[in-house]
Amino acid sequence: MATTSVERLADVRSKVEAGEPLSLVDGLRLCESRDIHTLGELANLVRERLHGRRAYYNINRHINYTNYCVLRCKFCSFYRPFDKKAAARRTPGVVHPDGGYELSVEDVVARAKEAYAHGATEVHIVGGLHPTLPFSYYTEMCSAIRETCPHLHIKAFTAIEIIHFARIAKPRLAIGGVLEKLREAGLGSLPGGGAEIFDDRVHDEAFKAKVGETEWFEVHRTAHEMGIFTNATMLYGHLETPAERIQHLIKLREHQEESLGSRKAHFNCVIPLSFIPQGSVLEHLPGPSGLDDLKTLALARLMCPNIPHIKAFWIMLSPKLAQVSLNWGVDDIDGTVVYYDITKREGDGTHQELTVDKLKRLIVEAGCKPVERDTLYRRVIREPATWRVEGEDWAVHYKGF
Ligand code: V47
Repeated sequence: MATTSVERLADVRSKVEAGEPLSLVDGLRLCESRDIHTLGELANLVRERLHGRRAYYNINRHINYTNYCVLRCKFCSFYRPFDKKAAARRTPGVVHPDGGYELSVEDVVARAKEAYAHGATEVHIVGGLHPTLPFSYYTEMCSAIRETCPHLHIKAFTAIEIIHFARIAKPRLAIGGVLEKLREAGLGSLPGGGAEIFDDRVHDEAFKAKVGETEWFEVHRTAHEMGIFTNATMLYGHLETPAERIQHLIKLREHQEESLGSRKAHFNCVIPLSFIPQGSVLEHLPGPSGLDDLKTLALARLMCPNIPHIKAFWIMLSPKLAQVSLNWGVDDIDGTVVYYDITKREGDGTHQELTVDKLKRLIVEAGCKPVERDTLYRRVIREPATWRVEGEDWAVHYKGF
């Protein structure tokens, strides 16, 4: 008699219930199973063990300081090549005829100030690897934000940018040296970008010129040793196989085990990023389906039970799918975002915003309890004109959203 997919997942269920780590084979069976209900249920079991029915959101602002980049990643529709001869004729702060832009430090600070005045607790700042901006541009950006917006958490620069800074700093710096200088200037934590898929084959086919997993992990290991919390992403739905996705998640879990055991900080969350093909060299690919998105989010929850949070980034998933995922292992739907340049679906502009009311409604309709968090997942106590972080003795005044 043929076994049903429910029976086939019975031993995976036992492992999840006992809190045992899942293997590559377990992960593959979850991926291949047509029993999507069991997959969602198991992922939710882990989610509820960690967070009950709480679902987190934050009030944040993304700032992408430049789209010029020395890399040519095939999945990326954001970057513009930089022509040094044309650069001399450019005016800072505007979009140039080649579609590129670079914000001045003042522009970045003005955006952060505006966000802070309207109640944001976090700025998420990332950009391309700009060939001529000096390291002082980045430290000055952080210190100016710190000075004008004292309690605004600066989550900035992917591991790839940190390595770029180590190379351009004069004199050159080690990764620890870059992180120390940025922390002194006001950096609070690192976002999870630039991880893509930890696999040499995919690396060589899709983002060959970019540093690989060894360097990505080195940055996050150094940050964790220094007590700087970080996030971790996985860009899926392009050239990778299901096994490569699962291996990626296992590598994150193994790194987390070491950080939890012997370092001062660790990964706060995993963000599976759904590949958006439009405008990239890989535009001919279909990108993940809704079901693939849900299965991948659930798989991230199941493969990485030692990483506290799984975030559904609604910008790439759509708010509707991010909402559904709250019952598929996800406990965090990111935040208000407001402006986003790195990916745009057809018809999207740079302005991509969800209001606090909309975020809360998505969460409540999914049967969850909305909790406003800061970047480090501390509860934010918000009044109509002030906010503070639970346990802290300061409060920030703001104008209202
Ligand atoms: O590093 C690039 C990815 C990342 C595409 O840490 C693409 O809280 C989909 O890392 N389709 C940037 N993804 C975004 C990111 C992030 C987002 C939200 C929260 C956090 C966090 C981090 O976006 C890049 C790259 O991996 N990306 N192109 C694309 N076409």
